[in-house]
Amino acid sequence: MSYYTINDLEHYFKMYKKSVREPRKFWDRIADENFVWYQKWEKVFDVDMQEAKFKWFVDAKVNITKNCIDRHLARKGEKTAIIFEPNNPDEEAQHISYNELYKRVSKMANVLREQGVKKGDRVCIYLPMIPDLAVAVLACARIGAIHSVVFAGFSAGALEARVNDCGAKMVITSDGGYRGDKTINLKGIVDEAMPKCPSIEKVLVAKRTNSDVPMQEGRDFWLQPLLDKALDNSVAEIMDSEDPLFILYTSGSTGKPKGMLHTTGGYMVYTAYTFKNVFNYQDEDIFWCTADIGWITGHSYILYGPLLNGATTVLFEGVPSYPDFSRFWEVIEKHKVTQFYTAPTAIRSLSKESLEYVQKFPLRSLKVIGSVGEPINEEAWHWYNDHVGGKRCPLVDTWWQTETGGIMISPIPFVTPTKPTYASLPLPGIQPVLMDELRNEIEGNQVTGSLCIKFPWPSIARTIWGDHQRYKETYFTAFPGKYFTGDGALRDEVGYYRITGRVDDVVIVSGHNLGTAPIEDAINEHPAVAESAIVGFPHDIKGNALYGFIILKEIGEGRDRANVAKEINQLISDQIGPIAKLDKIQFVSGLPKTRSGKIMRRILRKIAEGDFSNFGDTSTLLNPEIIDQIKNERV
Ligand code: 6R9
Repeated sequence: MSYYTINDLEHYFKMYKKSVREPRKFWDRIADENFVWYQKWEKVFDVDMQEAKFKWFVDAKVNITKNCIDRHLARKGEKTAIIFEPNNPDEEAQHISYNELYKRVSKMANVLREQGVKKGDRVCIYLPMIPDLAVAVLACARIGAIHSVVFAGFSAGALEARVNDCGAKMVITSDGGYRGDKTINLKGIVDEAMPKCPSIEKVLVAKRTNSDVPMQEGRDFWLQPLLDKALDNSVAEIMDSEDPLFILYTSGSTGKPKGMLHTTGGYMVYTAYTFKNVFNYQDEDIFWCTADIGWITGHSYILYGPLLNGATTVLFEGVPSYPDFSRFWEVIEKHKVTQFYTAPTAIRSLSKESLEYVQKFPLRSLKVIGSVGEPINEEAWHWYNDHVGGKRCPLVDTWWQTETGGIMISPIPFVTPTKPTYASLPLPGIQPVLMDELRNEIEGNQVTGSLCIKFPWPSIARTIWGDHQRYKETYFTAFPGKYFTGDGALRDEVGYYRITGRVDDVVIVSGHNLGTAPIEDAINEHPAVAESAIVGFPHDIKGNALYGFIILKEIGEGRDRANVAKEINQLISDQIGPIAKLDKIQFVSGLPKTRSGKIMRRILRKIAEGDFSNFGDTSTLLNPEIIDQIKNERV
């Protein structure tokens, strides 16, 4: 019986049980049979949920790029590892074979070494979605440098904060980047940040837009001439299983971003295993994840997961709306994509456009479609399932986090029956529990609670860079002995999980715990509503009351906003109860959103409270200008 590949539901249950009863044996087999190690482990794991200390594959020696690249060369050297699809559809796509990837990563690794980067040094990568980004990430891993990718849409301030937090020695960037019809002056942003980044010694600059950028003598170097001179083979650094692989920043509920640290062996084993099963990956498949490599989804499922399995992965530079709303579907058709993995926010925005954009393309190559990043609402689920998956591709709603490293709860396609809006069952090795306010585990079915994980898994983040105390407090103190996800969930009659949203989005009104998500769902059913966000604000009598920020579509002739507001409250009253009616309704033209599509509620909470003093870190927002607008029109 295979441990690595799950074939049917019975096999899943068997593996799941084994992973809970004998986790050492389970992970030992998977790690032993599917990877190349310089030296095997003394112990499968050594963990302490109280102190938040985790070691996996203790004392093993490994290099993840040996597993991503070198070991495929003998049999799959000429196979395409990466398909680069440029922003502009008229620019030719590039097919980078495993042989070529080996050479490019080796050259980059040699350049980094020559420029003084050593094992354990931090390298900040601030690049658009071009092959150099993938190559730079892998080159760091090859030489044991810790990569910290900063999404290339972040501002100079955000870049500076991230560089300084981890004390990076080098930045790798480009002259510029393309996104839709925009050109982004990345080097200019780096130049703005650098004077306040004392740890940076060198800036390597790749060419993408060929724009004229100033180069600072002694600090800035064009990458290409260095690569041209470098040897195209390289020796991989021998890493301990627990040596850091990367830092990736994620926003916390308080201002300062958290540098989540992932290490080598456990992350490798878990991302490979989950990629294989959650996407039913088969040898000739073409996998496309539309995330940016600047997010964990891109790290684990554009790069590491696919390459560890010797897959072909698509690297897409563009956006779903350029040159028009059929770009995603056109790219699927063009490269005969078999697995497509995107976010609900993209699905929702595309589903608002004419159906013709998607119906023009048969999309017969698709086998599996996936969703990640936030709860997928019923309407979006069906649109995606019907019009993209053609009702024949299983839709995997994958729940996980930057902190978890890999997918935690998800259907396994052709194994787990899907159910709209449900992430369904935990993957083997993952033990979710629901907790009540009194910190008791809630047993049984048809229940909701705070989602925790009660046993460690190989790719759990090891710490927050430089602040283990904050790591412990954020994730391991609310429910002692358990990892607290920050999300709420429901477990249905058969044990399927549905993630209901962040638990910090619960407002207590007159002693009733009201989740904001179901209220928003009710509001969104109003035909004039495009989107809404609810937060609580202090109220003399109720303790808290509800404030709704609502975006309207066209509201139609002869109707006014006051009427719409009344109808909205009626809808809430009918669907949830009068207790959930909104005290204040503000119609807005946009909501503050992070680039991964998450509404930044803490800002709305502050506005609702009338506290404009300090909005904390807003550098991850896509549309920071909306804050002033909402603030000025507060009701
Ligand atoms: C991978 C990623 C993590 C938070 C997580 C949750 C939300 C992610 C979800 C989902 C419902 C899903 N989330 N996937 N909620 N269903 N399938 O997105 O990582 O950026 O760290 O966000 O995203 O709230 O806690 P990250």
